[in-house]
Order: sequence, then C-alpha cells, then structure tokens
Amino acid sequence: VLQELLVSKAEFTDICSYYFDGKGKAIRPMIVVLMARACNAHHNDSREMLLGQRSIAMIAEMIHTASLVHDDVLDDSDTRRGKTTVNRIWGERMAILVGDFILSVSSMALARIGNSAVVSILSQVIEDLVRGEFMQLGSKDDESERFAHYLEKTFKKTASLIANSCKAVSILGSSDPEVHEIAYQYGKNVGIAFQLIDDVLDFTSCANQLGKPAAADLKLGLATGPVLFACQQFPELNALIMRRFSLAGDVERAWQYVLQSDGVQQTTYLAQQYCNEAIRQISKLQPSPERNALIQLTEIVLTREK
Ligand code: GRG
Repeated sequence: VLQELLVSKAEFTDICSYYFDGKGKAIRPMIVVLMARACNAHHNDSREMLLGQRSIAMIAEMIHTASLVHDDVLDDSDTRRGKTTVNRIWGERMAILVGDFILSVSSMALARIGNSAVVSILSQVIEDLVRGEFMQLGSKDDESERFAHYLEKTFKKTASLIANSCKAVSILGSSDPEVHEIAYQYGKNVGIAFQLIDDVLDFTSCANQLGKPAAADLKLGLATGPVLFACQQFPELNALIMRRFSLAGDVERAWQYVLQSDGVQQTTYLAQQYCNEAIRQISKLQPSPERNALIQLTEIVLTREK
C-alpha cells in the first residue's frame, strides 16, 4: 500500500520506492498497529477507525523514511540498510526532493484521516525531528548540562515519532484521555530506550550487521550515551568531546576509552529503566494479546542486534 501511495503520483518512481523494499525493520508501524489494537480493546471498533489507524502506521513509517533520506544528506552517508544511500546514487538535490515528496504524501494521507487532533499531533513530530537534528548540531560546553541535552535530543529525534503515533491511534480508538496518556508514555519510553540501544550498537555491532559504518556517531563528532558515561570515569574524554573528536586519532582514542569503561553497560541499564517504565505504563490498559506483545517488544528493543 505504501509503495502504491508513493508510486502512483511520482515521476521519480524508482527513487521514491527505493527504501520501501521491506529491508527496514518497520518497528514503528508494528508498535502503532499493536497499540491501536490494545486501545481498541477498551471500545468498539468501526471500519473507518481501523482504516485511520492503519493510515497512521503508514504515515509513521513515511515520516521516518523521509527523515532518514534527509539525515543521510546532512551526514553525507554512503550506506543505509546495507544499501547505497539515495544521496550517493542520485545526488543531494534529488535526495532532498525525494525526502520532501515522501513527507508531502504522508501529509496528504494525514489530512485524509480527517481528525484535526491527529493532524496536530503528527505535525508536532515533524517539528521535533527538525529540532532534534538542530540540537545534535550544537553541543553543550557545560558538562553538567550534557546528559539532559542528550536525552532531550533523543526524545525529539526518535521517541517523539513513536510516542505521538501511539497517541494518535489511541485518540481514534478511545475517548478516554487516560488511555491517550498511557499510549503516549509507552511510546516515549520505548522510543528513548530504542535510541539508547541504537547508540550502544554504534559501539558494539559490526558495520555488516548495522547496514551502515560502525562508530559512525564518533566520526560525526557526536557524544552519545556510552561516551557521556565513559567521561564520568575518564575525565580525559572531556577535551575530545569538546572538540567533537576532530583531531587525528581522537575517534580511536574515544573508542578505546568507551570500551575500557562501563559506558556501554550503563547505557544499556538506562535503556532497561525506560523499558520498565514503558511496561508499567502499558500494564494499565486492559489485558489483551496486543498488550502482551507490546510488553514483549520492549525485550526485543533491548536485545536487538541491528
Ligand atoms: C524530513 C521529517 C524530516 C525531518 C528532517 C533529518 C531530520 C530532520 C531528522 C533526522 C531524524 C533521524 C534520522 C533520527 C534517527 C532515528 C533512528 C533511530 C533511525 C534508525 O531507525 P531504525 O533502526 O531504522 O528503525 P530502519 O532502517 O530499521 O527503519
């Protein structure tokens, strides 16, 4: 369906369908569909509502994909999901337009749902994605502010899309504001945990598994969870963080410090705490097979290898 939506109107068919090839994990639409069914257990479901919820799952994946295409331009990346990036094959101008186009198709699908609360919730996601990317460009010189800045960036870049998509399907499925808040809190906590593990995998996984180069964050000058924790044990890292690992040998030195420290374990532990909170939240919903699946999904988020 996603491919049909994108391809039917595009002159640049091949490029637009390039990432909709089933190679992504599609974790966002999976969470959204499960959340919709877990919330619907509280109410009756109409065909119109189910279609709206299915649209939201597709819109979430489209917004995600558009942001990946733009992100690869900003980072000048060569590979994504084990494939050459759009920017490498068709050039940066085309990649920007393709990202914009995917976003425009998702906006039309969003308008078609015809619910203004849902429109504003998912528009907030786009603002958060851009602000998160902005936050990543800048860094905090003050060490004490660094972790809060990192967590806020993590929410905006990754968790907002999951949290707000969960909230949007809950609004279509239930009129109870408590259910909306539970859906949002589950998505927010799972989303933050997902990004923390993403940051761990940048240190622990090999390039082959990730479908993109390892230590990509350090090479981009980014200090993520494992580095920030390692810096508490090895204050020498502070200077490297401040200059964004820009001197020759910085990336390799930072990498060694992180592996000698408990940074990876501490970041994983923090991700576990967020998953525990997600489980606590979702457990407030009525029991359903989908609620159980959302609980199990937290384990997959924590133990995934790519
Ligand atoms: C065009 C909407 C739009 C935004 C522009 C560039 C930008 C602002 C935001 C970038 C946001 C970004 C790339 C966040 C990273 C999120 C993340 C964890 C990506 C990896 O997700 P996976 O592992 O990827 O689910 P797959 O490939 O499985 O889909």
